Amino acid sequence: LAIGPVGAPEATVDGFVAQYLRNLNFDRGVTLSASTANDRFYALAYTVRDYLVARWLEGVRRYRASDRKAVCYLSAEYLLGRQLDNNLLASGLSDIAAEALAQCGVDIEELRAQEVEPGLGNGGLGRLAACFIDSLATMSVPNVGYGIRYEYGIFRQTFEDGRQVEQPDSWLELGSPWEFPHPEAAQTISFGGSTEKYDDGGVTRSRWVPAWSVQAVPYNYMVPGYQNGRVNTLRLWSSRANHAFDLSVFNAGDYVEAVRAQTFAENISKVLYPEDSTAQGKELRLQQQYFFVAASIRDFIDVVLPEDFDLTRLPERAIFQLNDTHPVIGVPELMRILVDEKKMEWDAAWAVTQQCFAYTCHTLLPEALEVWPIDLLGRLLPRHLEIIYRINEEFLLAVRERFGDDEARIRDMSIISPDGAVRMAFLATVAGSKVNGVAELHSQLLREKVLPAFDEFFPGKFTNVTNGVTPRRFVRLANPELSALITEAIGDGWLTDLERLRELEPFADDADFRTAFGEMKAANKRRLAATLQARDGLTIADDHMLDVMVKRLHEYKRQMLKLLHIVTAYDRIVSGEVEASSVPGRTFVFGAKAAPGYDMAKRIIHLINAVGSVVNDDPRVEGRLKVLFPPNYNVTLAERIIPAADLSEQISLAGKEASGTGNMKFALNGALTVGTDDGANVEIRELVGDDNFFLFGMSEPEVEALWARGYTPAEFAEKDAGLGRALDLIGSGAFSGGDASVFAPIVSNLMNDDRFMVLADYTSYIAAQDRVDDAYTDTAAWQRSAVLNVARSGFFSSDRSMRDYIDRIWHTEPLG
Ligand code: 26Y
Repeated sequence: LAIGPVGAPEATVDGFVAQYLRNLNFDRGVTLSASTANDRFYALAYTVRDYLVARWLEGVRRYRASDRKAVCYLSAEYLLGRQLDNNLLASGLSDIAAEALAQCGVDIEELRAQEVEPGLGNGGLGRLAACFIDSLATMSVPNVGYGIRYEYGIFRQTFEDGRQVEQPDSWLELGSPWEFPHPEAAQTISFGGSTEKYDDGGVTRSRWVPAWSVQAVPYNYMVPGYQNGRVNTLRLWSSRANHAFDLSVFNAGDYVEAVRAQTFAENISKVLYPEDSTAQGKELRLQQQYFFVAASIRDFIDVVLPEDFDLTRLPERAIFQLNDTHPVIGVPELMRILVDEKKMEWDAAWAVTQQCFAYTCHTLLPEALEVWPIDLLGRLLPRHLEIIYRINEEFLLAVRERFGDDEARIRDMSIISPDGAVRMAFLATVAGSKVNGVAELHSQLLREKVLPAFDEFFPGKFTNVTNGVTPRRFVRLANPELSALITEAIGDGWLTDLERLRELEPFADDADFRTAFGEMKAANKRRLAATLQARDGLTIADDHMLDVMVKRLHEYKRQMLKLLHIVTAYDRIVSGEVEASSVPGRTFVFGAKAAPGYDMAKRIIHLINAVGSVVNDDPRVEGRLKVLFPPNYNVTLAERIIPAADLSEQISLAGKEASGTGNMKFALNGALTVGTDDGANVEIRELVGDDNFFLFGMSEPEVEALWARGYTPAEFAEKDAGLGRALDLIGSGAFSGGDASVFAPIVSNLMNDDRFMVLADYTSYIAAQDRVDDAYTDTAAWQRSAVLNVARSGFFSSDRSMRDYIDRIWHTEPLG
């Protein structure tokens, strides 16, 4: 009897058709003629799955039989995007599937449109995690991605009268064909209660006596490498009530009320928090964090590793990479397991823990750094709080040994802040073997400005790994025309060795290649136009430059600066300063969600829509300027927008954007960047060259110097007449039917506060945009720059990021 994996179906059109029809019949219980589009989509997804499963199971078996170290990526967010095309591409089945479905008379496009993307992340950090696990699988590096299976992902955005309205994202309404639930393998995750000391054969030990618990049910997802036969695992946890749920804890005596209280357990994985820049200290969020991290660590130790594994050797087998501070509660959890459960000595356990964790920081904004009030932490995880106190005590002792009783330093470095909260970034830094920022500038600022005392105390701990993006999804799948062009020019192999794009450089001077490149952009614009027409009834003029700013709405990213440029361009026309007919046609595309509680961000969304309505409908503009703001920007829409873009807007205040990853996707798709010297823009500009990048604005040191001198934004509005007029237009109600009160708060915030120095960078930004207009009129020169952007951006593959993590942090090896 075969006990290994059953072989995959035959990789032929006939084999695919047979498996497809079997799945329709046996898994969906329908015939082809009676099937719905959802049935047909499911059967297709199941068929692709069937080809991948054998490799997956074989890979798991081989990993278990090896003694390799695995990367356990701990992330509260994975912004995966649709899976169908990615899995077809990875398994090399795209053509076979297309042919097979055609033979069945099934429209594959219709099925593609059925798939709902799992939006289990907010933005950059979640999408980065998805790119990283794609690269690890492609590089055959053993990896388990651990996270949360939120029942509701990032909200669906709609506009009502130009204002953002949030709708729940019920992505699981029709189920998900890609997941493998394992309720039988649920873990018990405990909370609350108290700690006690007890006598353990003459040794006094501590233990946790929790008050309540929930079940963590694993859902497995396949993460296929690109045509290499490797399939890794993404394991997302879903919360369930316990069988033995202690009803009395919640409601003594009232049975019905108590049973109702079981839904409390299901709440933990119910919804993704939509804030991505302000930590609010919400208890449910801490529950989510502990829930998934505790389940993941236990899973790796109890399920992945062999039974009775000697945990002093855990660092040889596992590195837990902390994707920001969200999973940092895993540090005291591992200590608790080692010391309380496995009865290891504290020092030995600490040595293991320090080697097993590494921490990636994704921000420089102080308000995004997580801190947990000790009373909340002590109530939810009392033993963990004790362990954190002890870690802090020993750490501060070491600081005193080194620097003497420098109380100011001690206060500054204490994991417990003076106002009684646990500073999670400090805990991660003390516990982690390495700490990394996500772009050169960010890592430098992290060491110099955010954690300088730690950098001094832990020489060699800080490092940089510049972010990257997967070329499989963001070039090959999103831009098949460009991919074909590249392969035609330099052959294949570049998709897994992206530096080879360098070989494209000579083609920048090849007029035929540039023409083909221009046709590719035009085709992508038409494809985007068709998508936006069908989705939102929007139109794009064929001859317009496409100027794109897509990212979360945040003041530091400065969508307001983009808007001031648009208002200025509009004002120049309506004031008669320029002839409409002489203005190069531009379509401005925005995509942005605002955190539901972030009032200023929502007001800016309203203003973008309001400016769009006025500009788009004003006959004096003669259609030269258009503003489009399709709602609900997500991965699926990004895949359409980015390949069509001519100009990429990366205009954050220098020193605020940790890296950015959209910037990389645009450059790789041949858009030119207008950007500040911030995050990974710095590295993009260095690589593509000054001539192929529109730099503007203050540098980070200049920003610091201006703050030090004293920043008075109103002075800048006085100095630049164009800026003054743009602000007046907005503040006077020109975009709100004469009602000045609607957008006055935005203007007064800019004039009086302007934390992100929008006004200070305005003049320089407008000058850069004038250079853009000029440059765009020379089509050959523009396309030359665009080709050079593609050719010189190979560095930004997430495969390279993974190699850097491996060399600098993980020291793992691929499983051959
Ligand atoms: C604590 C909670 C409020 C929170 C939740 C989500 C805090 C932050 C986040 C997400 C942050 C994020 O997406 N950061 C982005 O990470 C990208 C990947 O490293 C960077 O490219 C980008 O600059 C950074 O803003």
